[in-house]
Amino acid sequence: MADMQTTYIMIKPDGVQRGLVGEIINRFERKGLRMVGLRQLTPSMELAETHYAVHSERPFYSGLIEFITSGPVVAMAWTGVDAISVARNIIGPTNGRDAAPGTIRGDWAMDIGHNIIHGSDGEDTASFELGLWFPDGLCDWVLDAESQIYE
Ligand code: IDP
Ligand code: MG
Repeated sequence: MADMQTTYIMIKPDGVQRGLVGEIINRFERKGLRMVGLRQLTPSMELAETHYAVHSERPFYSGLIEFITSGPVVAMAWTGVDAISVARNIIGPTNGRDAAPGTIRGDWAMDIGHNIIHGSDGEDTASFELGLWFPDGLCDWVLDAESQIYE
């Protein structure tokens, strides 16, 4: 399919601690996205710093690195047509207090620093992040339901 993209999605330590892993996975699955990667790990400092390198000059950076390395995250890869923007819409804006109900952050987040989940913001970022968190590659499979999901 022409506009197929794969995006990097990560449930942050607050989302894992609050027991939201299953409900979050369900939101992407029921939308019609195809899971092609899943792993749970506590990120090393090096991994976290590489992932968030773009924010290294921001005042919140050290707190962000401390938070993201504080416990396990759930790293995921999801594929679909325009998956990057579709996933960002499911997630909602960065500050949970501004996020609409029905989005992940709108339903569960109250703070910009503890906002449950990460999603890639563009194609270059997605391929960088997928390579970083899934160095062994992704799972290539056929979701039969895509014949019903897409026209
Ligand atoms: P995004 O996750 O919606 O793409 P970004 O602007 O890329 O948001 O910021 C990356 C992450 O850095 C956010 O998800 C949030 O965890 C954290 N962050 C961003 N801005 C702030 C802030 O002003 N204070 C604390 N943490 C922040
Ligand atoms: Mg971002």
